[in-house]
Amino acid sequence: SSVQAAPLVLATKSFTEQHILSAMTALYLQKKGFQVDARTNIATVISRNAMINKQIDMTWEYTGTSLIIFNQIKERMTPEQSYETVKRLDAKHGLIWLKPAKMNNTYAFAMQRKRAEAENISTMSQMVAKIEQIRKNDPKHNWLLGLDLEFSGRSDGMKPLQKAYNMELDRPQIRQMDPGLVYNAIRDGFVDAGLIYTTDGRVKGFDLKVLEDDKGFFPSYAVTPVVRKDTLEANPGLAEALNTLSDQLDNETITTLNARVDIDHESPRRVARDFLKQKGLL
Ligand code: PBE
Repeated sequence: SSVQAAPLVLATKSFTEQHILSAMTALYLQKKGFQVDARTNIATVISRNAMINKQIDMTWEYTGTSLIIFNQIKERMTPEQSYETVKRLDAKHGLIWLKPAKMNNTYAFAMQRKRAEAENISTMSQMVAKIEQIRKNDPKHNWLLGLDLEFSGRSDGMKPLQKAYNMELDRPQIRQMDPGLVYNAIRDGFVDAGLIYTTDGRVKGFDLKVLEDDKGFFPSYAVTPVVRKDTLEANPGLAEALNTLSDQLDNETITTLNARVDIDHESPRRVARDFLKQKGLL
């Protein structure tokens, strides 16, 4: 694996967990003798297409994302069935799903804890009822929702969510922003509720109340190394190295790493390096 025509191209998305995975993967694969070209801040759909076009060799993708967006599967299934389904369907495109991490970084809506308790909102349905009540009785108030940049257009996102919860929004109630800014917007009261990723360190760090998805709208999202088949064939040892990394990751571990970046303000690279050293992998 030390003689390579071109570096392996890794694409990751634009939020903390993916920045850490990018650094961790680059450091570990380099240690194993691979060259890595790590490209960050790539949108989900862009990296999928680039993989199919052979411009990218590998990503860390989430099971539910492929299930719903790339494979248009609408039925809900167990995490294991989701994984088996995307593994089977994506193989037809030459994309190999390696070992999934034992984690679920799903979407949820969250509010300031005090505010949620004061208004008696602990589920999505209760938030929707509140929005409806304001819509009918209090036309001057505008319940604001903070969203990341992808959610509005995703098929596991805003439109089907509104349908599932019968959520009507008839005033400009959406505030779209960089995914990492949603947490601050909730904490600081710029929005009434916002879309969060459940393994983000700021959920606990900012004392946010995660609303229960009581209609079971969101699937499970286990992060998994996904690599092109021809890349795997040309690089013996690559699958094993990536599986070694995913074996180390679970919800608690990844949430703690995420918090070191967003709460303790350490760099993703520093956090990734410390983690690998602590596991005896670097
Ligand atoms: N996420 C949350 C996923 C979907 C759920 C942002 C981690 C993603 O596709 O990036």
